[in-house]
Amino acid sequence: MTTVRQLPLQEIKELSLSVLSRAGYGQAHAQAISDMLYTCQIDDCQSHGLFRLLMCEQTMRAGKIDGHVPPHILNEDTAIVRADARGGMSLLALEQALPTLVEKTRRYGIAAMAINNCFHFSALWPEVERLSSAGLAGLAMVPSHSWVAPAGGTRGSLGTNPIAFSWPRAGKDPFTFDFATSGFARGQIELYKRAGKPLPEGVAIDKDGKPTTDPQAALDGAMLTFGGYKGSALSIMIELMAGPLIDDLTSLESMEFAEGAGGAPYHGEIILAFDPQHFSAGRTAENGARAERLFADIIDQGARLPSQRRFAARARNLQRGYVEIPQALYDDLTALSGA
Ligand code: NDP
Ligand code: PYC
Repeated sequence: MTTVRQLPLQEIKELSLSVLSRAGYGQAHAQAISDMLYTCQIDDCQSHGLFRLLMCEQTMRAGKIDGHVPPHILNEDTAIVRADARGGMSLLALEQALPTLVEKTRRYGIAAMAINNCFHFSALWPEVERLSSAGLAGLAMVPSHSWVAPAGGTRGSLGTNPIAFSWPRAGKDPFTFDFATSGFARGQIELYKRAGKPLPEGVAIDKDGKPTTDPQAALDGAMLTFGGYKGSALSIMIELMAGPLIDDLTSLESMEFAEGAGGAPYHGEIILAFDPQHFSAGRTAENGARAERLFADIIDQGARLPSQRRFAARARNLQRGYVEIPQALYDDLTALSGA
């Protein structure tokens, strides 16, 4: 049984900032990372909330990241915005370039942002929800490290490669999904290991290619894609779109770059944005209502929309003023903060 600690909301960022600055991140990067971790933690996203501070600290210890470098945003007269993170964490580049992506999408109807040369550890839903909160539809993808075997394969070639989408809804939380194309995210396997729990069947194979439910054997072996060959193809698409297309690394190359040092993967990210006003020719509200009819039909059956658990967790945590995290994680983070 995991012992849980109630952490007051205002302590989430305090804890993050002290761990990050002690690890060696400069103020701007530490702030951007802490903002993301707060956003994820208040929605009870345990695998990509405060837990990810361990990865941020390890990334700094691995010695390849620049914790102080300012990103360089390239805003040319096209529908593409390029954000060069220049060997820093992705989030400061994202924060600085996102307003340009929104502005270009409103101008052209469709626009893309490529974040290059970044270390990346975070959930994607906060990124696409920044677009849906501006009335745009957004799609984001990143590779990671080659931990995941392709369908029919026996060793890691692909990343855990998340894909996230968000659709704006008038007066309501957006329709958003965000998931790894592996059966489990790597972070989820690490959480099972910390909790001493076996994995479900079908998530991983060991280093001899045999199915395993042991988290350590899964970490040493290979993870599997969700949905067999379908998840595998989707994952390959993400490698291509967020790798060679945008002039950045695949998960295989990111793994080579790390040279076994551990920490966050180093690669690029692609975010696509769409402005319904440009596609709907004056019928945006009518088309929004048609989307609502679809959502209602789904909910009426007793099914739930993705992100509903998250929105409910946010409302609950904001109302009670604290989040719950494992005591062991709190102890590890407090030690890293030097308190
Ligand atoms: P999950 O399997 O936990 O959830 C995936 C999505 O499915 C969520 O939007 C979730 O909504 C929704 N969902 C879950 N159950 C249902 C249901 N019964 N009906 C409808 N929708 C449902 O995600 P993963 O573990 O695959 O990924 C977790 C996070 O890890 C993601 O945020 C991802 O971006 C991140 N990640 C980041 C990586 C990186 O390289 N940076 C790599 C891999 C993952 P809800 O939240 O409401 O349950
Ligand atoms: O959970 O798979 C994962 C992951 C990889 C990089 C950051 N999170």
